[in-house]
Amino acid sequence: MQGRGKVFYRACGIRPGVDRGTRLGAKLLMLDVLESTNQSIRELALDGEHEGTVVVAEEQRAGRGRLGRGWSSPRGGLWFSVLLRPPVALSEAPKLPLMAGVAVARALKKHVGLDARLKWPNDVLVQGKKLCGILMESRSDGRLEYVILGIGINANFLISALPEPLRRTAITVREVLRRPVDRLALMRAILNELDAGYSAFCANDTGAIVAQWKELSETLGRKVRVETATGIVEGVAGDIDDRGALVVRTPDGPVTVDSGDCVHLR
Ligand code: BT5
Repeated sequence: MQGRGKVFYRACGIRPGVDRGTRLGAKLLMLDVLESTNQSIRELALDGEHEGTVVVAEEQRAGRGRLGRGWSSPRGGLWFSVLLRPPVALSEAPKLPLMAGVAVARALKKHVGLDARLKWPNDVLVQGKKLCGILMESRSDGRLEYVILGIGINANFLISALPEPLRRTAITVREVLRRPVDRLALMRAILNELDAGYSAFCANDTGAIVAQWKELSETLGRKVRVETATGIVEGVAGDIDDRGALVVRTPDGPVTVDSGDCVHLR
């Protein structure tokens, strides 16, 4: 794994086999500067790294968003990736980013009292602005070989650290709370929530994940425009099906969208 700064391992305050959170984050690699935590953990995954390892960076030079987009990752953020090796088929994977969104929203509520809401498929919003993005990347040959959940939280920097166009659409924890947050403690809280969600996922109890997502949803009931690989779908976001796909009520009837970019319309 290439990066600048010291790599060190940390037990994350979790007692393996005793506490919840034993599976995820028991091994934590923290670096100062990386290109992308998703990229680094992918290299570890290909080398046989165990499930649950987490890579964190203080700053990312080439943070990644979905569909080849970038993710601005200045110092002071919480940028981390979790390696999973779920014993399920690839078709089950789309529920994992939903689960991660639920975990982040719940941890933000419990740990810092923030009212976070979820925008389909993978954004965590506070006051209607993007506080966190989630990027899932995986490799499979039918069965999933690995899944990487990359989580980026605008934590302790001021919005002026982001490029101009993002300042209107993004928000940071520090701006909302008017004080910095303990990032490691927040990450621990997220990993605990993720651990519970992941156990449910592996036990095939995905109904609970979708139900929790719906409860925290900012998207359902809203007028939306979704850009998909095959065109634009516009209508009212009616439901999330049990696979995690968005069901949009259009004038021509319901359309189910598995993946795409969703904009909330006024
Ligand atoms: C995402 O993509 O929202 C996924 C972001 C995942 C970032 C984490 S950080 C740790 C891990 N390592 C990585 O390299 N990535 C993951 P998407 O839905 O495609 O949104 C990307 C878009 O969000 C960009 O095109 C910008 O418009 C906007 N954006 C970029 N940086 C942002 C930021 N810090 N805060 C809010 N919005 C941002």
